[in-house]
Amino acid sequence: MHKRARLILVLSALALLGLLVTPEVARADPPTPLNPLTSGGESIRNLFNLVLIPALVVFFGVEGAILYVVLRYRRRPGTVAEPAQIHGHTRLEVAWTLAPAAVLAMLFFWTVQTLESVQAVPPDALRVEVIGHQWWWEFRYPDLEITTAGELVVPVGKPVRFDITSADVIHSFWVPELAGKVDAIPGQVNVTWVEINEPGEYAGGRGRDEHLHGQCAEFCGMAHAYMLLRVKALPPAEFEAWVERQQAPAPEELTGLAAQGRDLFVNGFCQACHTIRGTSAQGSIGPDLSHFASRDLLASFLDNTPENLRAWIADPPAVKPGTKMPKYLLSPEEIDALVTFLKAME
Ligand code: HEC
Ligand SMILES: [Cu+2]
Repeated sequence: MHKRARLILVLSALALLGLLVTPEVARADPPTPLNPLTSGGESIRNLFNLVLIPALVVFFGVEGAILYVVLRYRRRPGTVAEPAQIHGHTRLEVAWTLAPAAVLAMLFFWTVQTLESVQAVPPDALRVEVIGHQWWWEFRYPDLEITTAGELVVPVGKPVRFDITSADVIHSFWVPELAGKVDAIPGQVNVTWVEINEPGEYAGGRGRDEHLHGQCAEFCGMAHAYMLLRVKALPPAEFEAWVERQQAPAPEELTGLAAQGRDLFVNGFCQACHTIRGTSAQGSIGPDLSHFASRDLLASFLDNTPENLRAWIADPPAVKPGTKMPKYLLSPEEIDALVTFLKAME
């Protein structure tokens, strides 16, 4: 019995050690808030570390005291009397009320300080409205008159302000390396901001490719797990060029298959839900497709290749179970025409 107790104790200690070592091993690849790219992310990481230290002291102090008392005062054969009791010991009780209160007051102070610095949006920040939908992210740049989806393009070295809300249920906007999670709540706008200062940092190394990756972080229904997003941080000149391209209207000079696709899109059911600026398609249920071909991401989680696009248009729910874009009966020729048309929307 004694031996087994000791074995259990040793195994528990090893498991605890394993827990402490694991983050070190796992850190290499996945995006992590412990490796932030913005001043707001850094403040939050610093607060995390600041909270972690007292938390570890308290954890090991309390667990150590429990272990000590359990072993030292356990019932042994032959002992009958209860150990000395400390109930009603005024000085001890005052001490263990005041000590946690002091620790909590400190944490409260640090947290409020961090909150204030994280929420102080610079007045010259570029404004982006971030709108959660089941199950994709919409990005509107009201001052630039641009609307995109899935892929958030921002300039490097400039503050960017996010006005975050939702069109349906509660979502949560989260790009681990940028800033804290912010809930997207229908009827309410939550504000946060970032400034990414290191251009070129993102080529490789961070996330699975050159982009920063984000994820809806509040369960929002069937396709929640597919509700990803990507952030592209461009140097100022490249960002300007991107803005100009996005502001341009749809190309008018389409011929052949692309022109057929446009007619199908604009006169068929696609226009009921999608907008393509410069055409009569002005639907607003689904993503704005004005410059769909310039995006790397399709339906929030796929690479925007012609093969994936063909599969998507043929049967969206088969590609993304739960999606609100229904399946339509289209001939292979019609799908080809739509794919060619959408691929021309650069
Ligand atoms: C009933 C509304 C509705 C109709 C009609 C509709 N869509 Fe969609 N579409 C959506 C919604 C909603 C999404 C977002 C789906 C998601 O990501 O879960 C979407 C997404 C897309 C996307 C991916 C956009 C992106 O940013 O990744 C493409 C491309 C697309 N639709 C093309 C079409 C085409 C082509 C048609 C006509 C055959 C069409 N849609 C008809 C609602 C619709
Ligand atoms: Cu979600």
